[in-house]
Amino acid sequence: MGLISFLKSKFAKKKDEKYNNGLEKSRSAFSKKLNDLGKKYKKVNEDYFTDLEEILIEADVGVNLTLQTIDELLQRAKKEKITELDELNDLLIDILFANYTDNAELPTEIIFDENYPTVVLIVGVNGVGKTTSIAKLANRYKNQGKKVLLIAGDTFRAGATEQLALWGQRLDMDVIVGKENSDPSSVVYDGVAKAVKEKYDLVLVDTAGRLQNKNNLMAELEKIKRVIGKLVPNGPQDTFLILDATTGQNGVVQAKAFNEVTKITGVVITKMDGTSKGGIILAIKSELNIPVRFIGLGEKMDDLEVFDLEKYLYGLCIGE
Ligand SMILES: Nc1nc2c(ncn2[C@@H]2O[C@H](COP(=O)(O)OP(=O)(O)O)[C@@H](O)[C@H]2O)c(=O)[nH]1
Ligand SMILES: [Mg+2]
Repeated sequence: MGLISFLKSKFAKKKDEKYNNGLEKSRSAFSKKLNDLGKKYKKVNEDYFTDLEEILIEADVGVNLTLQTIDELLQRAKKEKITELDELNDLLIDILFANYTDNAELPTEIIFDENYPTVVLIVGVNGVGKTTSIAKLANRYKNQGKKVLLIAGDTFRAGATEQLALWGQRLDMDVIVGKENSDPSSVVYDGVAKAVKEKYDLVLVDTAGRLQNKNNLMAELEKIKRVIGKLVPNGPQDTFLILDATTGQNGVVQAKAFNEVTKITGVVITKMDGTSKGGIILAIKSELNIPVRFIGLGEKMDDLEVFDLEKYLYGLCIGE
């Protein structure tokens, strides 16, 4: 059984509204175009593959992964003597799925340290949704009974601290802030020291997203990490890069740049609800081999979901 049929039967009774609603724009672009192809071509031929290539690139799957996927699809279609379009689409999704997982168990949820607070550094350029994602993650883990502390490490932008403080109020959660333009690593030190002393489970650290000067950013992030490492062995346990799905392939460029500056352990893709470029998730994994841990599907506190490849592909291709 191909993956599409499998997903259809798996989600027939239990549809995931969040994924399906959040991926509506991506789906209407991607699966509608696939359907149109089905009407245009009765049987599989070479032109079909050219059109398909275009659809994948428009969905922001990325050029490399698109070419690799089409190549594999052509070979397997030939070998398995597939001429029906339905079967071919099924095979396409199988290939995308297999390439993403690559037979590995990929992490999603934050894994908690037993003896120390788990510190997660949040990085990414301005406006991608760092602060909002912190609030969403805080809300998620607070609801799971964790004691959560927020640290406003973005001391450069006026308003950044206030924004996090406001989320802290809404979430009824402690927020550590420093003075404007103070050294972010000193704010981080104070916050993490408090977290260790008062036995917090999770510390989420907001940072300024200045990619203009890579050397400065690298030095700053290294300093923040060093400070955390002094108080928490293995800390920060995670560094999440936040990427805005609406920027498409630019997200891949940002991910590469940040990955050169600091070790990224996971990606959070925001604003999936506002884009038809849902293929970005596949591109990030294929280009950088960094797993997508969470996706943002709206502006509200509970609009964050653990990334689930099956739900994602179902939302992208079927949805109803
Ligand atoms: N639709 C939508 N908007 C989002 C999402 N995540 C963040 N935003 C919006 O993006 C804007 C920038 O977010 P912010 O957290 O301030 O970005 P930061 O500069 O990286 O901290 C805000 O208006 C957020 O409400 C999402 O998943 N979906
Ligand atoms: Mg911010």
